[in-house]
Amino acid sequence: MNVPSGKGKAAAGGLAMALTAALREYRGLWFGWSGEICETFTGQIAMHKVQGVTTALVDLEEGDFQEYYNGYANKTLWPLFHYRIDLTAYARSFGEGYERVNRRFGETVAPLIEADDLVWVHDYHLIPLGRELRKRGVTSPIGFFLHIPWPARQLITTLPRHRELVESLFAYDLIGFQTEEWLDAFAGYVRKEAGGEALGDGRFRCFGRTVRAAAFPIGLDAPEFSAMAESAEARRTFERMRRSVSGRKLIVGVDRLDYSKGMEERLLGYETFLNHHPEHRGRVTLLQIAPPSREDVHAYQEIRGRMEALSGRINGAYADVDWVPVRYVSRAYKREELAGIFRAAQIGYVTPLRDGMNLVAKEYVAAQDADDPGVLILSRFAGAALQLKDAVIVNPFSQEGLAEALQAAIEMPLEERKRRWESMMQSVMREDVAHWRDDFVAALMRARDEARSKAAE
Ligand code: ADQ
Repeated sequence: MNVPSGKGKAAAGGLAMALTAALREYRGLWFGWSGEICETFTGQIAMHKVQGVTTALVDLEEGDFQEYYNGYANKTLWPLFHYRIDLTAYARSFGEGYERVNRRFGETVAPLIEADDLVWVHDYHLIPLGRELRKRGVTSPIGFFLHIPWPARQLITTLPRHRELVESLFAYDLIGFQTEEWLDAFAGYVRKEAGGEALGDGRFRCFGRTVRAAAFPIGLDAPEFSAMAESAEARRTFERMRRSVSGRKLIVGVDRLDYSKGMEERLLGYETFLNHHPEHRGRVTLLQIAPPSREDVHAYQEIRGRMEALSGRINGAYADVDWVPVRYVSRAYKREELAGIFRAAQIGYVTPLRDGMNLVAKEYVAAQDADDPGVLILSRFAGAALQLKDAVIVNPFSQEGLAEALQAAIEMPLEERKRRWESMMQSVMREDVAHWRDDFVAALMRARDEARSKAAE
């Protein structure tokens, strides 16, 4: 189950990509919000068959959209879980909207669930859904996966009803996080704030219930993405890119326009690089692709303005008659085109300030040419940094650090590029989306079997 990324628009998000790949393998039902608004919530389900997957979608009311989706999900939980309490909205009406919509989803979907079904709930929009399903008598195993970071205890406690939120997680049989780091932060809350205990073996006891929690790092459909980089469309885009940079080194950033992605810091690091290294002026181009997202939310309108101003400032300071240092593009591209762009770039520049995983980093690796791979610069604050250890790991808050990383990446000899890339590519291929899905489902089945044998004792 999950929620589309908004009002019926195609989702540029990694979550939608990963779930489509995962659902291709399983016969099952995908339940979620249709992305459409209705006058009054009726709970009427529209069933469709999309690429062999049955979807059951419901519309929400305008008030739900504002308080639940734009409100609690995107103005409260998203910034808070990305360590931005300065951008977090704590309005009580948002929390009420969140509870109401999760209750409505629970009422609507509970009758569709049969005793033997496995239920997999996705992401921060739906944390209390498991509890709502249990209230309505659902006894099936239910797992929850969080695609974004879990915040430090000192941050989540700023949320007025943090305890209720965490307690609702204990209605699940299994909780999945992207990395051990987010799992540790969750464990810290359970032990130090909620007075629970870690029983070992990934089990936690608190609020009178025991739940299993573990890290399941999400991956790509890696063979598919890598093959895509060899497709005719990717080759055309590759040629077009290479021609347009006329022998200059291409540095690429691709993100949804979101303040968590560290795009401003990235530009500032690049500006410092141009400032410290006049010899590279005119010899590099930074291409930043950033289609707007969540445009109804003020913070997202602001970052757009700041990015445009910043790229304009850098271009104003350094551009020449035949060279622009920053190309800032705000549209979405087809996956084949992106693969071609990644392959044409000598440097993948991925600098989130906080990110559950970050699939762009993995896509950059998967798209490279084995004989002449590019260099990945990766923020230590992306979940992906725990797997892609051979990236050039950076602290995106340090402009000098970013400038040094760019310099090191530009000068890196072929042998070292190959060595680093091979090790990263192995990880991307090994821990792909099928691995993620199978691991999670197997763990959920184990949790179900344990619960059954306990009940039989
Ligand atoms: P996102 O925050 O959306 O996902 P990410 O993992 O980077 O972030 O995925 C973005 C996806 O969108 C990538 O597949 C990328 O190629 C695509 N994309 C971005 N810009 C695009 C453009 N201009 N045109 C076309 N496609 C574009 C959330 C979490 C992440 C986590 C994923 C999956 O925030 O941390 O990795 O879910 O769990």
